[in-house]
Amino acid sequence: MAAKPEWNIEQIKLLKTELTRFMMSYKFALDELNTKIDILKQEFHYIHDYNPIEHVKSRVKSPESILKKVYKKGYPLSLNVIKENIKDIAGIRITCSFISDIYELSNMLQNQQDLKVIEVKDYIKHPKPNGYQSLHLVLQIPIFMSDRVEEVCVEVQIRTIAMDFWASLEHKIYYKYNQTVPQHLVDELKEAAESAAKLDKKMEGIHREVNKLKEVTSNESHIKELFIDNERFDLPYELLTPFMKNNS
Ligand code: 0O2
Repeated sequence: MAAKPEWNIEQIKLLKTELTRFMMSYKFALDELNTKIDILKQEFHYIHDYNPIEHVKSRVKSPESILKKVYKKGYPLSLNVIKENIKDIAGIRITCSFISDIYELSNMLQNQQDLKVIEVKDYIKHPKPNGYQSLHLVLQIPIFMSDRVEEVCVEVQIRTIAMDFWASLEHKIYYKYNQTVPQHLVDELKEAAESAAKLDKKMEGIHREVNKLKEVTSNESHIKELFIDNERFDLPYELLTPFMKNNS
């Protein structure tokens, strides 16, 4: 039988604290970024009466998945090496209605002063050979801890509903066949990705046309009377919309 390692209780305590802090920093980074995304979503809703974000999902990679990736990439087992090299421990997936929303949201995030853009991968302009489409950003965010500031990376994947539908089915098929997918399914998936991209373009066109129509109708004066101390003010309806939403 192999000799048991001599474990010092202080070392174990230290390792436990380090590991907890390590994983916590990713959770905090997600909390911060989720708040930023929620603010953008609400601001858009109130100012433009439009919501570019359909759905937001976030997760911290499980320790098991982190270990698998470390093993696959051949990295040594060190928290510093993991932090430096694995940029998707914290991940956020945002689904938008239209491709233009993806780029608008991406610009808004990239322009936030406390966020540093580490990497941008545009699989919409350059889809993967299997048809995968999404915009990937790796953003670094400062996390203010009790005794230090940690710079933490978060991978943000932004895609349309159609791209998300495709990616989740492809992911399921990939795992079902244990990564050796029959060729006819690979071909059909590629075709489906092309159809999804066509649908996205079509929906974007319709959306643009409806927006133009909206502009025309909103220019046809919508005036709301506002009385303050018996004095009448004629205000554009849009000016009152954010407050009306709150009070309705
Ligand atoms: P999970 O479980 O989603 O987290 P790297 O991350 O550096 O090892 P790569 O390929 O350079 O590898 O990163 P990339 O291209 O930014 O892709 C990382 C993530 O994008 C993947 O995470 C998937 O979530 C998603 N993705 C990339 N390509 C595909 C694809 O072909 N199909 C699907 N369904 N998703 C894809 P993980 O770590 O694979 O898994």
